[in-house]
Amino acid sequence: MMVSNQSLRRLGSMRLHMTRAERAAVFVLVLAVTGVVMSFVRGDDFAAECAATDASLKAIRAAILGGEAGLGYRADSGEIPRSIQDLFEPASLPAPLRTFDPVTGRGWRGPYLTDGVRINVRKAHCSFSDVSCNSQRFVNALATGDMVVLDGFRRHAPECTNSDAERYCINPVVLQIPCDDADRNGICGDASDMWLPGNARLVSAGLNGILETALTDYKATARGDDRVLFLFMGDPGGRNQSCE
Ligand SMILES: [Ca+2]
Ligand SMILES: [Ca+2]
Repeated sequence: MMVSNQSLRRLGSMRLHMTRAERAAVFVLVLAVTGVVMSFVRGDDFAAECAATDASLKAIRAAILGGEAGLGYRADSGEIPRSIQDLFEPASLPAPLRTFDPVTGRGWRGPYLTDGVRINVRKAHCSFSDVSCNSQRFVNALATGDMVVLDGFRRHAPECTNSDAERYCINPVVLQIPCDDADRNGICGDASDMWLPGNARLVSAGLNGILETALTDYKATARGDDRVLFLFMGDPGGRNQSCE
């Protein structure tokens, strides 16, 4: 049987179309795989992790100010803690307050939280512990061995799989007590600085693991993806990014 040139051209054209269709299918497949990989890198569970973090911040606030579980740290000791660690250990309290006195109704009745871990600061971003990392974000000298509560973010960044860089994959929640930064060096705690406990807030470094909320900014207007919960007031600096 003779096959005309026209038929051959049609056949060739069909093969070309098939090839294009196959290419399109492969392209879609690559896009899908890339999407899966990207969502894995980004943290596909962001909404859930973000909501868990917000719940954790609220639980810590209840441990400080009181809630369904009890009166809380402030009612027992007369003031707010200086750090999350103070909710686990009474060491920073004056000696008479380190045990509960049923007569006065004052004194330590902690620990006020149960889900603490001892941190190795090398496993958190330097913004948590190192003044030379970024003085504008330096917070209360978090040290290795301190009891902390980790936020809900489980970072899936590539460096999290590298043991050398695991330090970027743990996010402790911090209690920030801003100050009137009299000498304007971005660091609270200098002799001329005045602590502002009324502006205290709990801060999670968010998905990127970097603490971006400036300690000396009482409004916390610049916070990046950090999640901020003020203890005593609504949010004067705006609002956190959406968890969705
Ligand atoms: Ca200062
Ligand atoms: Ca951040």
